[in-house]
Amino acid sequence: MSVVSMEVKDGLAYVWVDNPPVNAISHGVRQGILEGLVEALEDDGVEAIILAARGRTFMAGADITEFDKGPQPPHLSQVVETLEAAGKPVIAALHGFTLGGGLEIALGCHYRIAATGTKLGFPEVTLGIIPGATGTQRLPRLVGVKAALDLITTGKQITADTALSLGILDRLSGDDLMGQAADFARDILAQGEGVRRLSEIMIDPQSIPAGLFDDTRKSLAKSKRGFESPQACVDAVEAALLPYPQGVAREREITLERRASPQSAAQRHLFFAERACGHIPNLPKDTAKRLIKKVGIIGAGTMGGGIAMAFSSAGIDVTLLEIAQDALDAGLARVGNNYGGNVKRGRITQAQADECMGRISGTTEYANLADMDLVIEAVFEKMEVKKQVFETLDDVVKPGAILATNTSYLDVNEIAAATKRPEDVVGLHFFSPANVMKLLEIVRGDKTAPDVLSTVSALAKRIGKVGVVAGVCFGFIGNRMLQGYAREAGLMLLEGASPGQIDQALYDFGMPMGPIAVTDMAGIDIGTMIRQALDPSAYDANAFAVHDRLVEMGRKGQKTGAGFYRYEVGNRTPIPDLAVDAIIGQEAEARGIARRSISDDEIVQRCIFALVNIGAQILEEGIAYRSGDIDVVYVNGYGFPRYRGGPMHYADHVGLAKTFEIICALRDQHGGRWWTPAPLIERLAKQGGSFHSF
Ligand code: 3H9
Repeated sequence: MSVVSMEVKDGLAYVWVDNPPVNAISHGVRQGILEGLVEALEDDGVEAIILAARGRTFMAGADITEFDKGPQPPHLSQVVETLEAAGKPVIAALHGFTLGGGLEIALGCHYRIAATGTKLGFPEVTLGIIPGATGTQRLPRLVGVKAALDLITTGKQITADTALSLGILDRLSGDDLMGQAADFARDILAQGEGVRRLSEIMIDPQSIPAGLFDDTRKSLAKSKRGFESPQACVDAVEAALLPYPQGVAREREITLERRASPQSAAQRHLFFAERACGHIPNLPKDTAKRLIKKVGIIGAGTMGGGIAMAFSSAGIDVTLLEIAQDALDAGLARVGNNYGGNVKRGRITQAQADECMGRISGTTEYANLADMDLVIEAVFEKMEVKKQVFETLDDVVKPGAILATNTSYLDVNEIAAATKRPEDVVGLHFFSPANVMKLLEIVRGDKTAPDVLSTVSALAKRIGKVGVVAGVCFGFIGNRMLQGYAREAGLMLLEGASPGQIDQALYDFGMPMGPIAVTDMAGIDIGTMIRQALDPSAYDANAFAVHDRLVEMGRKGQKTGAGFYRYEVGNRTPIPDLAVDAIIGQEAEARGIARRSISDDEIVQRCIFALVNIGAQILEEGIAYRSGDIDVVYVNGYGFPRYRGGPMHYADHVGLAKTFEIICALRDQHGGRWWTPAPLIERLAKQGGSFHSF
């Protein structure tokens, strides 16, 4: 079946794109549009041409699956130029999403009409590239440099109303997009307006606020630290001040460079990985789903409140349970304040905040959770407490409801066994703040029913999260790997690195915060409590010696004003503390560890390859289905730099042969207890393979 067709009706040619699911502009689409256009132009009976798309959306951009193959003519820019060069008026009729190359095609057309509800934008920057099929040259000519920079460097989507006010759209249509597109075409013909070409506009340099490009570069260097494509977008938009052919040539140069960059490979990898994790192996797409209309949440602390917000913001009714009325009141007040904060920052309107709060009710009685479709427990992280909650839920909640635990490392099978319906039990591990963080680890117990998995996986998408399925083990995917990362940071403290050096090295690698500062923020005592429940053989006591000393001294981190760093009242900026350096020195001496100078490269290598080695074990054990799932967890839950694609993609980028060599060298230096290379790495290294195939 051809992905583009052409029909002529009453003097108008309709070029239809039909390439489900999102009309990505594949080679066939590009070729088809050109052929349809030629046919329409050659037909003397055709006075104007309408370009439209079938299905749920206009065109969502270039076909990203083709990127690795290299550009294949006809190029997208050629299609855009040909549309613009047409001698008969071409009108783009937009609906659904008009993104990236889809918007570039629309800008090549002479006129644009869109159905209400259409979303438009240039998301290329999120893929490490630029709108390189003349988008960076046409948009500033149409809406001005400032507005274009804003759209292109952020990748944000705008509504049809905003697009109309910016001048991107000429008209909005009601329900009958195609009927109104035809009326629009006839108006254009009747008024003899003919063709309009954005490429013919020259931008007046006087219209650009002084210092706009440099200020934008500086601000992006902070807000998008480490990302190359936002800067490249500014360079390309700046080139729109040149005469059109030169601007386009510069855009092409930048496009080819970005497309071949490791950052773009990393960001494209994540685009597909984030979608792949919704496909659960051995779970047919048509697996039944349970209806989720009412959600109960146990525990109205920061986590429970954040989870409540995630559901209520998605239009789902929530009942929040706390045993004590004052704790419940405090929890509800916190949620109210958070919504209030969102209103103040202009993220939502007061009416939306009121609507969301209206969907959340509180209770102190378990009996009021009886008719919930899903109950999520977010209570204290102790097995006995969790089991008690699940026993109660088993007695109270209606049959068929899903019972979920928000545990971050406990055994979900053991929790499930506290009920008479383990098939209804699943782990839903949210990340704090749960109303903001995108990641949801979905922990499948041995007995979790397929329809429970399929329901919560779809639910994750409904509440705006990326749901990644993990198997049961201590810490699942994310926290199990984190143990290696934290261990190496702790060991390097004793071996000679300072907290500040470790944090700076990993910050420079791209992490939002170094591991020591994160520990101070989370509370050092949390880790101490978790280790107390573990067999000592499961962790390296040396790595946490300083942590335990600090906790004994009451230095539990930010919350006590001191931890690895000092903090001034009301300020979270970490201040290095000589007292901590002294403790580190004492602990190293007591353990016979000689202190030496440690390079920043060693810090990054040990912390990151510890993640990779455990990631490979997790993959081989089947705890994670795909290496991409691990990357999605680390980027969305732990702040691993998106432009590096996640730890497993990073290892692929370094090369698995090199990765194996590095881990072997670390084993030779530090022993095989933690540094025995995962068999999967060894195997792939020897076969010349990569994690990408997993
Ligand atoms: C570009 O245009 C470059 C140009 O400037 C030229 C430079 C020279 N290609 O997200 P969903 C697949 S770059 C290929 O779950 P939704 C997706 O993988 C492009 N495939 O649906 C998934 O497959 P599967 C700029 C694509 O309803 C299926 O479609 N454009 C593409 O939640 C459904 O996707 C973008 O970055 C694509 N472009 O969201 C927009 N897009 O079912 C990318 C989607 O096998 N797309 N697929 O997992 C999106 O943001 C969302 O897909 C959209 C729909 C909002 C449209």
